[in-house]
Amino acid sequence: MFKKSNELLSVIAVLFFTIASFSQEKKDNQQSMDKMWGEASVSGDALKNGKAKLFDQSNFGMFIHWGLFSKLGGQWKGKTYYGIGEWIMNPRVADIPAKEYMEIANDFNPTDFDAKAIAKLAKDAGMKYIIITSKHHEGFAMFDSKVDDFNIVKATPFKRDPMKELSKACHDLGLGFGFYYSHNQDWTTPGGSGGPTKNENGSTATFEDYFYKKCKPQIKEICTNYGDIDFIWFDTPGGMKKNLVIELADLVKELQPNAMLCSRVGYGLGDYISHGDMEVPLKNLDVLWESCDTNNDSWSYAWYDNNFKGPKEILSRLISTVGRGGTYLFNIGPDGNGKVPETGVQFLEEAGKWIKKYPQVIYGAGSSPWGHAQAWGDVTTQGNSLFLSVFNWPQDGKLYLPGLESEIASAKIIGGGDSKELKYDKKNNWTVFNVPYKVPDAPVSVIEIKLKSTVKVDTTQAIYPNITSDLLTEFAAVKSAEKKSIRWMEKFGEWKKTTQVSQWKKDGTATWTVNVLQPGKYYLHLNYSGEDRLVWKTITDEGIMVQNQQAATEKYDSYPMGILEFKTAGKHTITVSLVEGNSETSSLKSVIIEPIY
Ligand code: FHN
Repeated sequence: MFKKSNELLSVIAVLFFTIASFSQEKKDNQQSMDKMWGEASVSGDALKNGKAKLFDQSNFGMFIHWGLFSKLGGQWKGKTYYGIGEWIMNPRVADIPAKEYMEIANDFNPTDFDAKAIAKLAKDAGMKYIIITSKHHEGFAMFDSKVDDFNIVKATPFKRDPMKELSKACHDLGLGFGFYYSHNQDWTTPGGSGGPTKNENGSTATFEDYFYKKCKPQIKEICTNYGDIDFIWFDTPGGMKKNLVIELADLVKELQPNAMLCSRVGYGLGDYISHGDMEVPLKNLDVLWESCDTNNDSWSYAWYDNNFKGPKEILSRLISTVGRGGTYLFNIGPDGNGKVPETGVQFLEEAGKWIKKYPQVIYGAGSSPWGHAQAWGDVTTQGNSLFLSVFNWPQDGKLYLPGLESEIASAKIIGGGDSKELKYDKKNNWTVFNVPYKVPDAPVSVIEIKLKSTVKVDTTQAIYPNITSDLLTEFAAVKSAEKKSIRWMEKFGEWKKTTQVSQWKKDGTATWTVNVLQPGKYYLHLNYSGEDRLVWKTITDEGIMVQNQQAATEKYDSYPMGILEFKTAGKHTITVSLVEGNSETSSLKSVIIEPIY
């Protein structure tokens, strides 16, 4: 009953990148990126006919970005271009002319590529399928294509078809397999979006030229020559005409009726929603959806990028995605020799060992009945069991769970070791578990709560007595100010997102309803961005007020405001308003309530 809704069919809105994704925006840190994303509805009867089973149940897959750009690794003619490596030829990055870029193929010889090792890595990491770039925006086919010579078999000394090898390795290991294909953007093929505008003979190239000579025939190839395909992951549909997108979707459906189409095909023709890049949503989504994320900052290999997510971060992002009701697609970027960077491999393997111990927390697991994360971790479910995955184990022997209204049949730490029944007290609608001081397991400990009946939960945001509570504006009721989600790039193509409140009118407020267990004094911090110095006022329903001035910069940061007191336990409100400062640019991200020791 906590499972992802089977009613996805009619619903939904999705965000997908439009064509010029990156070229439409003016500055890397431009805050209003909404224009880059469009809406689409998912039409598919995927769940009904069963083809969504792998996606829905496994909750964890491997994404691979690999192409000619991997050979460059973020460097062109001795200069390093920081940001997502697969965009290196784009005018916004190194601006490499198509002809020159295509010559890279002459020296592309990734002899370290080992399909079996990659498939094994995915399996050891607990992933259930692999989706790999068969052709990214650069236009280079990483498979044997008879319709276009700019491919790994014809144009390189390597001459092998790594997609054949990988599809076989996946099938041999019982993993699902799918292809990424950039259907709209093709930067080296005349007529492709972002590609040359003239054919070799000087005549004007149309998108239809590219579409019928290359794109559609190549989709036919990848849907015909690699056995059963579980996913076709189109990307950045942009301004493609609807009839062409329909042609592609129909072709996939005809040739690979069990393949799931991601929403980035365009025009609502996907079977599931692909969420924004590198993003774990804050609230549950009751549809079939996926978050794609990468193991460092770039999708493809970049020589300098060793900012790999450690096992704990991988697991917490995976568990939170499942907790929100989604599936986690996690990317690796093999280098120009075909080798997967060692640190990324090691971290994935460690995460996989944990998943092997706690498969019930991930596979077939449903979303958190709270609808959002907990301060100490997150919750996934199976039947009447709740799995509390604790990323930050409490230091004081108490784990506080707010709002659980159903009766508990049993509560135990699972995963081996001491699995004694946990004692707990009920205070208001909080459950307070007595837990060992010693962290039971690393990097994440799990408590299983079996309920006597189906779950009932009060989802109010909580003020935890022993751990910092971060009240995000996503959960605030806002009056006379504007609440909206913004995206920006840290490095080029490295997306960050937050919900924030800005454009404050005189009486503008952001209000949170909170559930307080422990009355008393707490440190209050506000997380915001802005200019110069700002004065904020925070007031509770009990009339306790904190007003203070602190500095502001264009980057979000948290600033201490003072001490906020709750006189009584129970439900309260916390209301924040801007007293002095630029009412347009002052941007509030969250209220942080920290216990005082
Ligand atoms: O432009 C691409 C990008 O290079 C990368 O492939 C990501 C993965 O989701 N998709 C596009 C941007 O959303």
